[in-house]
Amino acid sequence: VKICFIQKEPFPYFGILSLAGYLKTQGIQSVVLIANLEDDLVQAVRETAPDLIGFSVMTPEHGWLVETSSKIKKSFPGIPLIVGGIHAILYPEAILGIPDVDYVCTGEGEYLLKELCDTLANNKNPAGISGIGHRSGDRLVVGDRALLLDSLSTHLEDREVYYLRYPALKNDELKQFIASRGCPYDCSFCFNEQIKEAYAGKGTYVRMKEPEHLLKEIKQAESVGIIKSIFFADDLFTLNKKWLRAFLPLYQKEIALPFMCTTRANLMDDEIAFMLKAAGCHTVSFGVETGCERLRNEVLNKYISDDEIIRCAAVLKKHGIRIQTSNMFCLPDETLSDAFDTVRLNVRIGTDFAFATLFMPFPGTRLTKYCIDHGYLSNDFNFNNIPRSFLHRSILNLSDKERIENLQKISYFLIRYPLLLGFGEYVIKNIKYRFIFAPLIFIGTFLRYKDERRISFFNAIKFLWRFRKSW
Ligand code: B12
Ligand code: SF4
Repeated sequence: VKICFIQKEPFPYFGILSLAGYLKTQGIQSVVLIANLEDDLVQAVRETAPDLIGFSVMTPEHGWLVETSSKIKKSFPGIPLIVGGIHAILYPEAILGIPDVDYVCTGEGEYLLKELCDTLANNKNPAGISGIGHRSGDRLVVGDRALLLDSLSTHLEDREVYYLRYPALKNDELKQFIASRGCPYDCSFCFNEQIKEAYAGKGTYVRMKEPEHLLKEIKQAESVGIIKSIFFADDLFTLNKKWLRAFLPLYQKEIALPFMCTTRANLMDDEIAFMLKAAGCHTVSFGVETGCERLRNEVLNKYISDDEIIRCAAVLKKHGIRIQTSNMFCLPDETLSDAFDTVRLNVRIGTDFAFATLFMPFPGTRLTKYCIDHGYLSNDFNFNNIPRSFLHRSILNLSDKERIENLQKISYFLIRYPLLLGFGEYVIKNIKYRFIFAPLIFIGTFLRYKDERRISFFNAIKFLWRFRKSW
């Protein structure tokens, strides 16, 4: 059996890396097609001649899935089509409701895909596989979810599955890795709470790879492509101090590549910062989200005070680690003055690289319900209304929306060069024209990306150019 994965965005997805790695150990061949890098996706599928087509999807890609699955099914009506990924886990019924989708994977896909491939190879009916939803006549049958994987260290990721079709990805100086799955917190803007609910009773949700296993994955990736620096893109890389004590010294000894990682302001202390720095960490990323403490805690349920943010930043600075923060603008209840507080808090903590996005509501999260209840979103808000990007326009009904959007566009510069703050305040209050500010988000994103990840100008240009269809 040969499976052809289809994804939208031009970078390796951890889900597919893991699935292809596991399936390889079971003698099942995978190929990956990245829709945004193909001129003719249908022709590309034809060339790969698969027995099964599998889409990996995030919620903002719902519209793309509907459109693309229809195109693919029309051309290959006889090939079964399954959809997996976080969007499938969260909304299996909505996905099975798409007429061109045959199956939906409602959990982690390693064992389920293997079972589905075996079943199809033996011409049996996949209806009995628990964890794979299907259609029975007019009925959508989602059924029970499968158990979560016990261990994340049973198989290695397969990066070559990407490089075979897209050799340029091999030359990206920065490569992403993931050490864990899951997060124990419940911030209201995030899907984590829904994911935990979906997996209730199905095993341990927060899991780490064995330190030696992660090292093996990095070494294997080094053997098949260039790596000059690493980003550990976990929800929270510093969640488990005991694990860090085991992993970081080994990493320092055996890999020693500069890296960037994630944390949460309450998960940073002197010991962690010291270990990170010693192992080669140059930048740590964490969520400030908003400079308004009330919004952050009462509305976003982040439960992180300004003081904790200030302390986290000070610890990182003390150890010579640069700070990248994630910030959201156009939040419900946010005023222009709150939005300026976000900029000021970042200036105060000495943020080196501010990632400034517009809050993107997703159906089903607590914050989206709050937005609907308070009139910021209409009652019929659904997948089809989600904006394509979290950089350009907000869809909330906010009184000072245009000015806050404009501030988001230039906040990278105001935070990086605080001397501009007074001028920025004047400009935002007095000039409303969107077209003046809109291009600045591209420049800011480019500069941030290149500097925070320590990659060359040329590599950053190549990387962003690859994303041109996504913007
Ligand atoms: C790492 C990460 C990223 C990385 C992705 C890097 C990468 N190489 O994949 C980066 C930083 C780029 C990223 C970006 C974004 N992310 Co992100 N990200 C994550 C994170 C922390 C881990 C995802 C992951 O890889 N997990 C590990 C893999 C193994 O799990 P998995 O993807 O679920 O795959 C398994 C199953 O889903 C299934 N499966 C997957 N694909 C398929 C396909 C088939 C055919 C089958 C059968 C099964 C199957 O099997 C897999 C293996 O078990 C999650 C948090 C989370 N809890 O998932 C958020 C998360 C996925 N991201 C999220 C979001 C919103 C985004 C963004 C849209 C922007 C934003 N607002 O932050 C962007 C845009 C991405 C894009 N499309 O351009 C949301 C998604 C919500 C949703 N409903 O879609 C999450 C859930 C965060 C959250 N808690 O809200 N992200
Ligand atoms: S800490 Fe991060 S990943 Fe965890 S629930 Fe909050 S926003 Fe989501």
